[in-house]
Amino acid sequence: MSKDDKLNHNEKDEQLERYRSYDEGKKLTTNQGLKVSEDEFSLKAGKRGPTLMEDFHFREKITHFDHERIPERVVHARGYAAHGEFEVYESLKKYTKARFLQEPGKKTPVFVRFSTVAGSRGSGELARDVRGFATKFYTEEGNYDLVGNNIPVFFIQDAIKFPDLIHAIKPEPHNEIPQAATAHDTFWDFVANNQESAHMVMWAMSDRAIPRSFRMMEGFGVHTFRFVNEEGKVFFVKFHWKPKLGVHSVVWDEAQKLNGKNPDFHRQDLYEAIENGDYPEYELGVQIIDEKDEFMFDFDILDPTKIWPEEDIPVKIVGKMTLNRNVDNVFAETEQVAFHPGNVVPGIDFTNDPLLQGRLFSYTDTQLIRLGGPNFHELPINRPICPFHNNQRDGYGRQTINVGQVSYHKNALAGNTPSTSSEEEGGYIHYQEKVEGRKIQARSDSFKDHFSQAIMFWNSMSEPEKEHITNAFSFELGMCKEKTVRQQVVDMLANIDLGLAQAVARKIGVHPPDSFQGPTITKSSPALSQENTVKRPDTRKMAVLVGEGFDKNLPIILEALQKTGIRPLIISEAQGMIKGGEGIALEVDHTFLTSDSVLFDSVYVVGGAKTGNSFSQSASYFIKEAYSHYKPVGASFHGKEFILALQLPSHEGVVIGDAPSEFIEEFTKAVSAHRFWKRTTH
Ligand code: HDE
Repeated sequence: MSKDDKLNHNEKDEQLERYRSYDEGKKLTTNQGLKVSEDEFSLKAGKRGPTLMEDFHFREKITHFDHERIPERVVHARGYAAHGEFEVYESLKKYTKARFLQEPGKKTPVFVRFSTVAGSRGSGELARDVRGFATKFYTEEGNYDLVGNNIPVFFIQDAIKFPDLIHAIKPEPHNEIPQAATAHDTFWDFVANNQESAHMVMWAMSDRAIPRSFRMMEGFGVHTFRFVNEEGKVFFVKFHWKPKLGVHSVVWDEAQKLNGKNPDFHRQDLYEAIENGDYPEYELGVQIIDEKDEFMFDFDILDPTKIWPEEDIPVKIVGKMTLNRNVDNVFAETEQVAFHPGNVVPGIDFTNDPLLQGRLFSYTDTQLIRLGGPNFHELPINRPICPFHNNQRDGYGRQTINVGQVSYHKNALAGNTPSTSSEEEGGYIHYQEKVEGRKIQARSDSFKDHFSQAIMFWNSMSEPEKEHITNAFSFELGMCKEKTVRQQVVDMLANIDLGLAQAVARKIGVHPPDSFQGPTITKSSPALSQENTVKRPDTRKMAVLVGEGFDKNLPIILEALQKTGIRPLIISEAQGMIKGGEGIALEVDHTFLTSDSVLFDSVYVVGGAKTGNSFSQSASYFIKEAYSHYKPVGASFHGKEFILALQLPSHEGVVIGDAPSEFIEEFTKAVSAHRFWKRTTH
């Protein structure tokens, strides 16, 4: 591949190009540039004799290999990333002086890493977990990192509790079980004894924690930040990413199976979408509260366990991010990227949210051990696109050659340079907030309501979503060995919804609470329900089950489905070409062995005139599983017989027909609907 094959030629890409190495077609050399004549046999004393230390090429090759691994991230170890760009729709001049947000049409290169939180680097991607959504904007004023999650609140209110939370979530230390899962005693013991997590666990037990795709998740900055405009006026702001494809999830049974069938499901989905030109898009939204309105709400706007309901404080859409290029090398880019919520630009500032304050310390600290020293900002993926100059020197792996005698401030020998900048020159000035108080280790009273918004979340869910949450609690608590842990959590749920607490209690064999313990909250926020999300057919994967002797009209239907943006793949018994009526043939993408219904959003059974028993068996299994996961099922031609033979309990989301235009319209609608929750599955 050459530079001209690259898709986005922006400033960051130009910079990365200086570091790329195109090895194909080149001579093999040592790291010293010496041409190597032999790379299969080490230097020995005689063909059957001992290897000689003198073999510098052998030593270099093995030593480098021995040191290939670096520590994985302590949280968010499993992740996947892509390059892209952010484009402003509407100037935010009124609220912030951040230069990358000033002019409509202005583009800024970005790098985004998605991740799970709990699992280690090789863990399955369909864990029930929060997803990280970290964006690095390479702006002309330096890197701005929006290090968020796909859930808008967090488990704890003070960063000092983060090690406790993570110790409780990670595999238990005495047996290192379970991997990438919260379904164990220590996590739920933590929750029951740290009830500020109530709102967050409602989200974590909801469908949000098992997303269909990184392309179909929202992102949230979580904390309240500050915007500062040119006149020095200050606003509180929360950041949102809204996916153009809407917010969609899989079902829990499917998630568990996916972890076995394809533990790389999410990264592969992102990688392939970008390679196919189906670039994921997310709109940037901001919620803004005037500084003077800080205390107008019935929750503390600095509390990271609270959202700002969108119906009360609208999300203003101000720009769009498009991910349009995969990385060249996962280690060099995705693994070595170092995010930090403290990487800000003039016009964006922090608040006193105690979770955010602690994060400002943690991220540099963690990179020092993970990336091996203080020069990680010099790694190509982390370099800002604007020049950087200061008096920091030396350290492991230093690449910059700072020329000159002076490395201190203030000085006269270099005319007191590098020099500081005034505000007008773009110097970062911390917001001069007036702060008064006694030194104290305590929680503000305004942070003490843990249940009102957990109830609002529950009130906002549709019936199927409520059922999924109830089942998720029942699964997770059902995996806890200690009955006391289960009981404590159920008792806590009685502060949120009595019906929920009782239903879970009954499933996990503990005493159902008999009265509601929480505050009376009737409020709901429709924006929180996935029922109300965008529903579109494009980029949805469809398994087309095709047998020998399939109908000659199939290609017409496939072409029409493809035009809607649906991605049909041909599944049959064997790879190669499959023959249909009147001499037509189709290339098979996957066999029943190499694919599975959980890898698709919908199934379309077409069959063929010459299929036998083994096709019927495989197809029936495929259809039944897709059906039980509430997915759209379509059937035409010989495929209709399969559906009838299965005697499915309901025909919700089952589209049968072979009149092209009618069938395509109905089936596309069904694919857009994504899932049919009203369907009875047994
Ligand atoms: Fe993180 N978090 N975090 N976190 N976090 C890390 O930094 C930490 C929190 C988030 O793709 C670590 O480089 C503390 C909230 C993302 O590289 C570490 C606290 C949110 C990523 C760290 C939090 C996040 C991290 C581990 C409590 C959403 C992955 C490796 C105060 C707003 C970024 C690393 C990537 C990673 C600390 C809470 C998001 C240890 C102390 C809240 C997306 O520094």
